[in-house]
Amino acid sequence: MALKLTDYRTEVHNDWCPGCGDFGILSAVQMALAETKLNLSDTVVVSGIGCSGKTPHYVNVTGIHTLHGRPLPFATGIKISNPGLNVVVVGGDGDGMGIGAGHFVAAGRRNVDMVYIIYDNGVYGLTKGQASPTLKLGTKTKGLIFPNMTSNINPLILAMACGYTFVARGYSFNVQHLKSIIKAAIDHRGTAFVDVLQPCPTYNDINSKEWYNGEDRSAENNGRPLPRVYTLESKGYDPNVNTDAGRDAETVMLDAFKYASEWGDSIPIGVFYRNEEIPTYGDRILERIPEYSALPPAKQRIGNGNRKPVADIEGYMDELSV
Ligand SMILES: Cc1ncc(C[n+]2csc(CCOP(=O)(O)OP(=O)(O)O)c2C)c(N)n1
Ligand code: SF4
Ligand SMILES: [Mg+2]
Repeated sequence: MALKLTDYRTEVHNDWCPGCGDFGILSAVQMALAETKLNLSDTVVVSGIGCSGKTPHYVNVTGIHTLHGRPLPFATGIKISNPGLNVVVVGGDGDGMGIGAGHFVAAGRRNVDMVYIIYDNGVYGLTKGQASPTLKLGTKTKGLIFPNMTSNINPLILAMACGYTFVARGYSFNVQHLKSIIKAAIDHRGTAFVDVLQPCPTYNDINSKEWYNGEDRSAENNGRPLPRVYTLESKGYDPNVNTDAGRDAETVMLDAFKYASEWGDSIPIGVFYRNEEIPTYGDRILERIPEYSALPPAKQRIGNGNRKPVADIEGYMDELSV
């Protein structure tokens, strides 16, 4: 039976604040899963802790709400042990760029075939608005007593430097565009990273929906909003690495860095970098273990039916004894 968009929704009560950008991201994820026709039982959404971390409760697939900063290691284990699953990882900017930053770097180097979406609101929403690693130095949101004392990370540039093979940015109030980015991320072979600009009206009054939409600049535009967010597609930008056609990784990355550095009056969204010339972690395992695709760890027998492990653990222990 063909799945509908409503099949990807749950009845769980949603307690995000009214006007939160998280709603747009949730809709885009559900729409992308539905349009990609991902099977409910073969799809897993893994989250960290934060307002963003509640997402798996609202998507009707297998959901795992893990620890703060740890969704990537959980997801890596899930995908490697059961490569037939579709894995989508979600978490906050604090989760991924703060406490989970080491895992963010390691995931880029591995290139496991999965999607990672960061909800980028510049604050620690769940814990009442402290500055997150993406908030600009000197910014004073209404949730802070003093302006932010720490410089920010640019998640897109960090992702490219770490080896992510698909790097994109979306905006939570352009749901159709975000949906198309998430679909492209699902289709990508390798780790696809999507940073989503997500207004938090409760704690971040600086990077608000009105600010992204340029409503504060209407005086400069005959009374109409002058949006800060624009799409890379509208510039004819090509994010694809194609070494045979003379667009090697370094060439594309230099173009991507230029756009990814833009902020303030104009903020690009879209796919910045896509490289399918790098083997996935699964490809690398397969090279070493030929039976991996037919018999990945999740499909292997661990017991003999008599509650005894198949592996000869006592034999291993004997080998290790000194
Ligand atoms: C190990 C650990 N440290 C700290 C916390 C407290 N904590 C919970 S959520 C959070 C930050 C949430 O911010 P972010 O990841 O940006 O998610 P958001 O709420 O903004 O979506 C913190 C510090 C925790 N739960 N676990
Ligand atoms: S605190 Fe901010 S990020 Fe969290 S639900 Fe409310 S508006 Fe959204
Ligand atoms: Mg946050």
